Amino acid sequence: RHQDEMKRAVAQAALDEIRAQLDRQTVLGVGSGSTVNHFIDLLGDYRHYFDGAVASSEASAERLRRNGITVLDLNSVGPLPLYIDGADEIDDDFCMIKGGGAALTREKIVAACSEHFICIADQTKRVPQLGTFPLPIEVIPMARSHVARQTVLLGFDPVYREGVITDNGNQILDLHSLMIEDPGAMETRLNDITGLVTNGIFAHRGADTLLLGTELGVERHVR
Ligand code: DER
Repeated sequence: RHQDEMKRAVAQAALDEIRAQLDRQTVLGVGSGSTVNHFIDLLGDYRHYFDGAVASSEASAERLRRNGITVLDLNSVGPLPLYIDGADEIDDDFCMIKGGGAALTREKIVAACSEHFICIADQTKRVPQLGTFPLPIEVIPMARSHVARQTVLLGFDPVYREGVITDNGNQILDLHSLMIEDPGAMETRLNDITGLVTNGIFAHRGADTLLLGTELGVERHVR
């Protein structure tokens, strides 16, 4: 419950942060997860002040629609001014591990199309170094064992996330047992593995603003 209050507080802070930038043409990029869900529910009251949203998962798209918000196809809108999303971990350089909710591919796509990435997270996500949270990767099903073997060579312990199929029809491996000392280098290395669609390291395109929920309130950090 306490953590949930912090999630709600940072969702409100994100709305306060963006409200003045909204106009009737604005299209927002909206991520996935329980923190973003609070943001979506608050956003519903402002749906007449912006055009619509591009969602990073079917689940978020559904929730946006339930809040009366128009969901737009990324291919029919240009670059987005803002992307609001959570994280599983975020470090001092605003590099993140994402993918706990298996939405990492579309999250990375919408983040890549967005000018400003606002990360909303509770204090449990703030880490000095990425890697305590197992790193999610999205893999093409036929390549799952090949990719797993390649990640073992890098020092990871890959675990198949049984029973999960992503919005793109792919599977998830969670990579355990390796702290990530150089997120940018590891992101590049993982991008090189054939059959690995997306890795959950967001270093090349990290967050620009972090709204962090703490016991003492919301901290605002700008990169
Ligand atoms: O899967 C994701 O990347 C989500 O953004 C996740 O990292 C945050 O989920 P939470 O807000 O439910 O902790």
